[in-house]
Amino acid sequence: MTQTINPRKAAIIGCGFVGSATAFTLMQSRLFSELVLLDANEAKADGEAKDIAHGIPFSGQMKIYAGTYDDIADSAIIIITAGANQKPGETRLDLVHKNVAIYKSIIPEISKRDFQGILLIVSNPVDILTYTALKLSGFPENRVIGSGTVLDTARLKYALSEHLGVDSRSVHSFIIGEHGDSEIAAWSSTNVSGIPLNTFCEMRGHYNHDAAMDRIAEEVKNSAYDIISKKQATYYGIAMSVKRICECIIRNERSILPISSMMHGEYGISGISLSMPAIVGLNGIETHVPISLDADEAEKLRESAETLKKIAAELDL
Ligand code: 6V0
Repeated sequence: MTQTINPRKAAIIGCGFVGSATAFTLMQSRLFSELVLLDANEAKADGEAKDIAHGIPFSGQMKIYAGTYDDIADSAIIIITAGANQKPGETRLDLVHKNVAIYKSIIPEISKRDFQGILLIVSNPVDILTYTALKLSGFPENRVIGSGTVLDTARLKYALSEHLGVDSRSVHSFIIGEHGDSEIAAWSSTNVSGIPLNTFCEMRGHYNHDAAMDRIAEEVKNSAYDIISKKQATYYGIAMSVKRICECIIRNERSILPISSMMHGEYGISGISLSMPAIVGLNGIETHVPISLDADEAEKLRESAETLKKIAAELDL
């Protein structure tokens, strides 16, 4: 019998910094009426569920509890944040072997229960783990989404909004490629409410475009390293990013988000998961939106894909 879906139920596997911040954010969002937390450390999941549940009287009625794989099989979305995080000095790609092994224990538990909802991959390296989850689950590609560069794109919009003194929601720009060191800021398509970036910069008294863009792209790329060196982990920004992706799915918003998903020839890239803008709705990924890139951006995107493909080729999936 095919598993049913409860459209107002979500689950989070992994209740560390990222999983618990995500649970707290989702509780306040009121998107779901049931949220199940699961962690290899059952006491941690139970403690987080109870702590967060005590905020419900200030937010709105729902259930939050620690559960098992049987409890989460009918979720609309399963968010996976389980796995090692970066230690100071580590790159995201350094985590690959530890976290692929963890995914080998998690994904079969989900697929054998005939899960029909959306798998949202957050653990790092997120592009490799999205690819891993796809291969291990055998789920259709539209139902396996990596949070990708949704967070990096938010960081970029925030940095640009500070630079330009304008609402970050009026800034339209994407970080694409790997969520990691080879990511690319797609400057050639960046605009502020339809005004090309350089024109808007000049309106705000900034003329040294190349230096400013290089500085901002580096700051965005290195922000996780900076934060981890100061507080061991990053979690609030990713929690808001996950909430945004969940909103698009549950409300069938069809927003365009730079999530990580399988490439099929776009910009000459295929056979790997990485981030590019896509329409996201109730069925997960509806379609990619191949934004225009200049030759340099397209070349860097292909290099980013090659970096990821080399790692994926070494995995035994
Ligand atoms: P953390 O605080 O160490 O939490 C990880 C949790 O996973 C722990 O509670 C573990 O007990 C649990 N866990 C480990 N193995 C299993 C398992 N087999 N089943 C269930 N639970 C398990 O790490 P943190 O929360 O800081 O980070 C989690 C992951 O998110 C890491 O891989 C980070 O690198 C990644 N991030 C991804 C981001 C993104 O933009 N995609 C952003 C920030 C962090």
